[in-house]
Amino acid sequence: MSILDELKWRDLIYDASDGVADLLSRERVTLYNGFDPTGDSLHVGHLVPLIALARFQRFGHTPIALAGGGTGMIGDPSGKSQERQLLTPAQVEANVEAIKQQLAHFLDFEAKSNPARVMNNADWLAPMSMMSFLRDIGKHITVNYMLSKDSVKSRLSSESGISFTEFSYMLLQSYDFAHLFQHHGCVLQTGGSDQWGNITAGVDLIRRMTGGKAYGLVYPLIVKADGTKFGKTEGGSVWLDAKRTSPYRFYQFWINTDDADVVRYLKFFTWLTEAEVAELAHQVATQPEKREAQQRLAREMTRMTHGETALARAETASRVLFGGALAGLTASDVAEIFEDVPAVTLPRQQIEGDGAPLLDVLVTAKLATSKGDARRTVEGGGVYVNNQQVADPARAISLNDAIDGQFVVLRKGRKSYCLLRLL
Ligand code: 629
Repeated sequence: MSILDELKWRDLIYDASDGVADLLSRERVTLYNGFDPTGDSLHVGHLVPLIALARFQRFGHTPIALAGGGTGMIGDPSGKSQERQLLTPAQVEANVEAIKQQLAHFLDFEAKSNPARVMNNADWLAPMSMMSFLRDIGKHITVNYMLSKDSVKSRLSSESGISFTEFSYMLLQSYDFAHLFQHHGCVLQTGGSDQWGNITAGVDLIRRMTGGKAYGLVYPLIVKADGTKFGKTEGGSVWLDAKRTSPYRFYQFWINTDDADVVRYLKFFTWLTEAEVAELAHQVATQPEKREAQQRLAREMTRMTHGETALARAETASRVLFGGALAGLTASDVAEIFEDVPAVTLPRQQIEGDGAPLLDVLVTAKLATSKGDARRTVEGGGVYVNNQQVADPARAISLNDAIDGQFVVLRKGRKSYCLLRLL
């Protein structure tokens, strides 16, 4: 099996240059995928091409992850209906440093014959003079050709138009490909399907500049079955940086995948084999309520992105929200798990010593409308302190119940939580 067969069964090939199949069955190649530093973190929308670089590497090819420290100064108009706001050079530089680390995380730099590389196109774009840009690159490409690209065409007919700056972007990306072709033997560029125009421009530039042959391959952009945008939650984008999207939120994002999408995602994002995916597809078809495919997806993605320890904590957090034991959690775990849950703040003194009567606390927490209501709920077995059922209406809430001395988790019924914060 070649990498192309692998990408095919995963439905990862949207388009490719003629001859790519031959090339990849014949040779081990060097390939690259570019990522512009528009933010200080990558997000789940970058994962398909990034993981695909790693897939190529496992098949013996040499991947280059390119951080666009040069192109990020300009802004790619592909797929954008509006001109982008320029970032400052300092922002671009900081973003490059941040995303380089993330890119590196997914690749193998120790591989004997085909170690991965991370590069920054500012290294060759920034020192280039305007004269040589216009003479050595611009001269090979007609404006007519550039105007025929979708990224430009769509903006020509729009009111806001396109600046000369963004119009020139495709030449920079094309030159990157030519540079990597000439200096690093890179013959293949990959990307999402929105990059097809820029990639084929590079293939054409390479032919005109050097007479050499290069290739492109693009992946489908992910569209959800319900038509909404992939990778967004109410909280915004789902980032790879744990400080922006905690491993727990990251895990929740994948767990919440629709049945209609989950099998496709297993193929796109995970390392599961075709047989393993088929088995999970069967589970989705016959026992969707068990959500085994979603659980597997969430596990694989969280482990791959944040590691085994973070995965274990995310899983514990999920179990806790479904009523599992809180033992072993720290106050910061609890704060995060119950972030979206109603909370009330209580002065610590109120529960010192013998503590405060549970029935009163339930009223304060708005889990009961009165002490009578609270008593009936406790007697009916519907009240839980730190997810442990309470039988005794005379029970008190004391510092013994406080997790790390900071929180007490109250629950009524299956799902009504209130977080007591001690001050
Ligand atoms: C210099 C820069 C190159 C080659 C590529 C690039 C970046 C490219 C781009 N890509 C998107 C990005 O960076 O803008 N011009 O946000 C993004 N990419 C991943 C996939 C993509 C694409 O990072 O290719 O299709 C999203 O899935 O939009 O020499």
